[in-house]
Amino acid sequence: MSKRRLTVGQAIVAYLAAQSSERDGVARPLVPGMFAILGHGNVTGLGQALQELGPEVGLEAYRPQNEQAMVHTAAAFAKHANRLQVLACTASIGPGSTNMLTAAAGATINRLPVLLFPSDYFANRVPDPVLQQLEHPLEHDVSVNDAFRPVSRFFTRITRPEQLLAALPEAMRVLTDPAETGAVTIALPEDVQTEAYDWPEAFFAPRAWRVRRPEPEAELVAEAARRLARAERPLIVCGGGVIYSGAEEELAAFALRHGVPVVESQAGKGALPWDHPLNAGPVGAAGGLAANRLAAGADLVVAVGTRLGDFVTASKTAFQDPGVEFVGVNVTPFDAAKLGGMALVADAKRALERLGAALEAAGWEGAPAAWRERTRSLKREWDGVVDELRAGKGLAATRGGVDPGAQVAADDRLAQAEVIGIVNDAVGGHATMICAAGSMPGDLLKLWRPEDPKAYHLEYGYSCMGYEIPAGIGVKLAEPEREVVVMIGDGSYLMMNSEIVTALAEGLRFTVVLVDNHGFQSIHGLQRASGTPSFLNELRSRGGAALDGPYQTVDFTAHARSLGANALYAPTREALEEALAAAKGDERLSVIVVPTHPEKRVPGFEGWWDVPIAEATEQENVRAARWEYDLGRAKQRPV
Ligand SMILES: Cc1ncc(C[n+]2csc(CCOP(=O)(O)OP(=O)(O)O)c2C)c(N)n1
Ligand SMILES: [Mg+2]
Repeated sequence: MSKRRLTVGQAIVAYLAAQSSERDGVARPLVPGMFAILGHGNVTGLGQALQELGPEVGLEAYRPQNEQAMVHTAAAFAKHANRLQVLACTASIGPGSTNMLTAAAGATINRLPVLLFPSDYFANRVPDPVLQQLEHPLEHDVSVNDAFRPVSRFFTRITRPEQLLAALPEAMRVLTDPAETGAVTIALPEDVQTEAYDWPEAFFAPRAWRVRRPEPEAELVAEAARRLARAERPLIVCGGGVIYSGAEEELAAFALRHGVPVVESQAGKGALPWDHPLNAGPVGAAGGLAANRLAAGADLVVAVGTRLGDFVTASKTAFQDPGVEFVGVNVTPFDAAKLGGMALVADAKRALERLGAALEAAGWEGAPAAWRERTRSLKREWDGVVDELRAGKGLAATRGGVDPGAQVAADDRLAQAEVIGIVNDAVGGHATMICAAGSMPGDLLKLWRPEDPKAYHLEYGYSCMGYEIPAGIGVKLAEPEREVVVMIGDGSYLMMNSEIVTALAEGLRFTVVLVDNHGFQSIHGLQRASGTPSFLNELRSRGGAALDGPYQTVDFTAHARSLGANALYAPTREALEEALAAAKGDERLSVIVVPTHPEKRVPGFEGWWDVPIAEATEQENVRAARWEYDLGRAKQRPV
């Protein structure tokens, strides 16, 4: 057997470059690149290997500013690539590695593949404690990287080179398995990364990993079809799995053919264009009127490719029919079985094809006419509501909060809903819009109008502030030609903005729309709606004992400009329209700063979210909120 002498780091680089993924007869490089922040833990190991071998084998190297951000970038890249491609990330020992933890959890929660190589302490333990080592007095084999175990779908630590021979193929298997995928973590001790080994040449042979499409069991398809055929008010909940599976056309055709309305989650939005006649819009806590009314009355809910998070189920209050039944179509058994439903474990595309064929064979005439008519009229009404909101009408006033600052005078500031409408009109329904946290996800869910499955990119599994700008990089790397607009709140921008520099260095051009409403206004609204007076959420300076002085102003335009971006300030509709046009024409990344009115809020539409309220308090408003909260809880289904 011919052998090749390489270090562990070099073997990883050579191996990754030889892997591809394959689905529906299309092959792609599985790991086209690696993000790296080097330190003593990896500069001479994986870093040396990337430098020496990367260009030769075709593994691109990227140098971001923050390890958490680089993993967000990798997650967004995988999301945009429908989980068919993955980016690797290497970080140095200790803080560099633990910085990746947050985004690793986010990737796993969102069922997105990322490949992580945190560096670890010396396997030989001679120089212990090495710089940045946490010493555990009882367990010398514990390192901070053990914190990756609960957030990873596969974790291993390589303490001898030959362990890679099994670990790397297993890592590829998990990354490309649609049911198991998530963060895959291979911890690499500093010394082991540089150790040489005689690897079998065959280890580096090109290998294609088939992304499977599991077929549903025939008996279960027949049973699901029977249930659909006897349902009077059937409803489909569309999750992200529909998009990852590429099942959009099957879903659109199924809904039309059988007259079954479709409601969408944050991850599933975009699978059907907003104006598909059976798309009743978003469901759940932040959902719209049409979808929430249909959900409340549905007697059979087919949940396709969704993890059924609390926002989708309105914390288990969305489905109110006492006899409602559930069918879970999911590639992951764990998700398919949720809500106590019948689990149809399968790829979304295959399941919809088989279910459609079974209903066709049974001669089902589709949902009853009354249900179709109800869907039509609710959708018409909802589309009208969205038009109004995007025009700045029908917004809720201040939620009873008294503003302690004196500077909240100018009431002509744009509402966030108007900003969303203006940006959507400017970039259209095919650009990819990215967001993650704050009040925008709920507003975007209701108001953004995608016309393309890749036009709506919300990270709403972990809803991690700081995902937004790194994700812009991930989407641009996955599809350089796609127009990208990042919607980010001022709080999230302040938390993580430094990847603007990475995007500029890479010549990646996208538009960041920074909505400045003076702080954490989503939580501020939630706080006051829960009876607590304004406290710690707005960006204010200390005024005596509390942070209730005037707004702490930040010149975001100057900040973005200092990083090298094309920075624009857009306080009015006209200025925003002009800025969006100017951003399109500029070859740099653009940041458009839009001051908005914090209290011109999009109202709720019969959704409910379980946020518990203090049971003991001296505050009258909190007591009242608790009373209302208990009413909401009474509507929750137990499973
Ligand atoms: C990393 C992280 N920390 C905390 C939170 C909790 N949280 C959710 S929204 C929010 C405020 C976001 O502020 P901003 O980006 O300005 O958006 P706004 O609420 O004003 O719309 C916070 C603190 C979170 N989602 N992510
Ligand atoms: Mg804000």
